[in-house]
Amino acid sequence: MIEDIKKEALELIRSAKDSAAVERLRIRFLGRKGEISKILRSLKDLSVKERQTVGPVAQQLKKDIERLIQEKTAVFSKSIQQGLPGIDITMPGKKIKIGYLHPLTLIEKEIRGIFKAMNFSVVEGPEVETEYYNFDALNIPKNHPARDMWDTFWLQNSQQLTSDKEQLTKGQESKVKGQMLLRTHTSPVQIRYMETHKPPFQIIVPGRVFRYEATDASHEINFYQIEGLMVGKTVTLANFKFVIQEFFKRLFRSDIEIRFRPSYFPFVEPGLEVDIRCIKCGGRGCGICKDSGWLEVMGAGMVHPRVFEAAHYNPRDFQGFAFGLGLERMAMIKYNIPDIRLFYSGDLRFIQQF
Ligand code: YSA
Repeated sequence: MIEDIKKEALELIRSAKDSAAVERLRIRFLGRKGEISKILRSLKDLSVKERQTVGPVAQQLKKDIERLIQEKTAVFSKSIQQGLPGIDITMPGKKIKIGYLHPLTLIEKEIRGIFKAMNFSVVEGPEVETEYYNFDALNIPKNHPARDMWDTFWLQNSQQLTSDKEQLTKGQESKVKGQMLLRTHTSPVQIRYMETHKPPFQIIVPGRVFRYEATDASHEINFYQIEGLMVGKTVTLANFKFVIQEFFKRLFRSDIEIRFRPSYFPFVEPGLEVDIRCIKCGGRGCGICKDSGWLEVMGAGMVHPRVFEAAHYNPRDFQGFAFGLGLERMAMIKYNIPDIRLFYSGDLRFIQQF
């Protein structure tokens, strides 16, 4: 029986193709539960005479196998160092999976680039905002019906967050009075920026906003906006028209027809909505534009004098335009995405298409 094991073990070890196979054979014959180890362990159960014959043969076989394994392992490690057979260096490597940029990241980067090229600066503001910046300073006082336009996530215990009154001056105190909330639009950053900067300037403000409303194919509770603000001594709606036409031309890489429609936002006067010719049907009417031939893409207008006053500007000295667009809606138009909820589904099949 020992002879059979010896024949098989030596043959197998000699023909092993790589060091992993040698290791498997070492375990099979010499491991704790290996075939040779079992024989050596069973010697104690044999008679003295049997032990004297079997013992030395088994010990010798163990030594032979150990030596052969050592030799074989040395051959493999040498061939690895020399790049010789034993390791197939032509075998394709394991593919490293790279990630994908989310379509919202892609379009935001592109929009930032377009505005930067037109000399706009990119500014950011807090997502947790005070009632003052989100509403009051934007000419939306308490009980004003316009507050209904923004369904708000109010924060609990917000008084604690803002009650460190000892360190606040009177002016500062009025800005933190009232409840804290998740900002419903990026417009509060208009005030924050103007408080610390003097015109002329032009900025865009990309950022996340929140609305407490039912979701559907075009509404989310968490979405992104890009705010724009340009202020100077002579900035007019004609400047706005040029900037925004140029923006769409660069974003969609073709001449896009736009139109202004009168609208109402408390922080602009006059206020307007900007529509673009439907990208899908070119204006003939389709499901995307609900047969109107136009897509509503942003709110805009000339900054209201009360907004300038809130930022301590004299409205007689400066004028400017502001606008706010929804990033998801823009991406849906550009990439032909039918449902806003896909952006937040976490489905890799969606992301991998960009
Ligand atoms: C208007 C005039 C200005 O001078 C400056 C800014 C604005 C925009 C204003 N602050 C505002 O938020 N207007 S809005 O409520 O109409 O939203 C702007 C854009 O956000 C919409 O055109 C739409 O594209 C997007 N939006 C609104 N609610 C949304 C949404 N996107 C996804 N889900 C929602 N629930």
